[in-house]
Amino acid sequence: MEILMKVWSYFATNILTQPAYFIGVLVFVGYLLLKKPIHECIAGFLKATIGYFILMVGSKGLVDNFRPILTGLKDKFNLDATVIDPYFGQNAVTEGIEKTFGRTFGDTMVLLLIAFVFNILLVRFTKQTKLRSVFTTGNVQVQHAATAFWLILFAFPTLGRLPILLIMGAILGLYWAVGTNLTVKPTQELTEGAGFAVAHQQMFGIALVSWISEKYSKREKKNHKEAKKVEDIELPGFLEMFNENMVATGVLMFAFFGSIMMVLGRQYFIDLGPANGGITDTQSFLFYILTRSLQFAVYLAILQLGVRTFVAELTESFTGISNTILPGAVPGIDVAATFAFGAPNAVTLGFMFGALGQFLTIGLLILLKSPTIIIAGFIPLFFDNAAFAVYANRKGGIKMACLLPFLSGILQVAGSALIASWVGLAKYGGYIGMFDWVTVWPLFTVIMKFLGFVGVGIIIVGLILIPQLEYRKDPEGYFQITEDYDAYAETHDVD
Ligand code: ASC
Repeated sequence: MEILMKVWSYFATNILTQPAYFIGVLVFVGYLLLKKPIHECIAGFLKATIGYFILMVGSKGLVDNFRPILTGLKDKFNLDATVIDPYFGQNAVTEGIEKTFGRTFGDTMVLLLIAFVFNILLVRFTKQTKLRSVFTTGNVQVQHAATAFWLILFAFPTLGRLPILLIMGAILGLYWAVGTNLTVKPTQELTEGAGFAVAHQQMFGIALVSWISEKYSKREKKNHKEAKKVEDIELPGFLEMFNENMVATGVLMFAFFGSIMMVLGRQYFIDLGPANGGITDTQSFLFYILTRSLQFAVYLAILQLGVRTFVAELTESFTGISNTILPGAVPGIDVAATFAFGAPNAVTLGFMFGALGQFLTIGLLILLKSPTIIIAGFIPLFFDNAAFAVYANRKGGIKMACLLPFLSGILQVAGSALIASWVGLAKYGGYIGMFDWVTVWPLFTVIMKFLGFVGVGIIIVGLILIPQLEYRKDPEGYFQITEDYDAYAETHDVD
């Protein structure tokens, strides 16, 4: 038993929670199952892993470059505020768990084992469960485990170690399987059958955004109108330059981050010093702002290159797995992968409108003298809202691509303020803040807190029912969409 646990722990630490290697291993195994020669399996492993690392350079670059500018507002104005960001959320849990509940959580690896095996089993029995996707984004799984642990302890403060592990394993495993599964249809349609789903922090959000946008587009069609897409917009005169994605992103980010950096002031960045990403007192502030802002377009381009490098390998190799061990399944991967599909300007628009929603709501919290003030975090602002715009634009065009991220921004701030204050995380300075964790998980928490174990049962049954309802809507197309996308597209209205 001990040896098995050691093997698992090695696997979980080095592969499962390191998505670059996990995706690489999936590609390797997939090619082995397709009976490819070993050198092709190794080449596939390397290409997928390198591609994923490139994606991470892009997404980490974005986060590291822009997070300090946003959180700088907290230091500048000496605010006692809660930052909404998954890493701040994870730190807050680690710091507060002992003081609040008198416990520590050393069981992350065991929990991941239970939830992950459960996710795979649910997909293995896809005929019964109708679940088609496995959650592979391990860095995010750890953040989910931490936040879910806090929320469940809040509902059941006296529960022992084993029941907590079992409840969390069941709910998290189901949430991963059902959440990724909800993104299968919109993601296959967005990527025209690239063969992956999303495994991240806004899976219910993506399903909701896609559903609303589709309804909107159908209504427009009925009225003989066409929802205008971001890529259809041809700006006149000098505005033409905005049609080019890098130019548009550069100008908008210069305005956006430039304003925030002006508020922080030159001295703030001198005090920070070059070692911490600031400047020396002889450096030009203007060029510093320009460089930081233009980095947005740089990292976005890197991120997209990474996605293009690994997605083709993953799609091809995964047929080895979906023909054998997990029939009809697709892998759930990082939401950043979707940014390489759809209209590039949608990514920028989603970010900007999400920011508008967040900043307005933060202003409202300050005006209303809310006991919890929120500081915008870059990860919810960008990865949730940019993705929503990409999906919304695909069906509902530019109007939905602006409106839905804006509403999401409001929910991210208001939802985080409410749940983080209620469960007592706010005072430790952070909350995860991502869409599903300000909507679906607070709902779970309310149900568990007030209905106890009956509530746990309701959540589990509710989650199990979701894919069944999805299946009923389109029994013919439901599995076809992953097994043979071209045939699906011929018989369905995918636009
Ligand atoms: C998250 C998280 C990250 C980023 C990354 C986006 O939620 O924890 O590190 O988003 O996954 O590519």
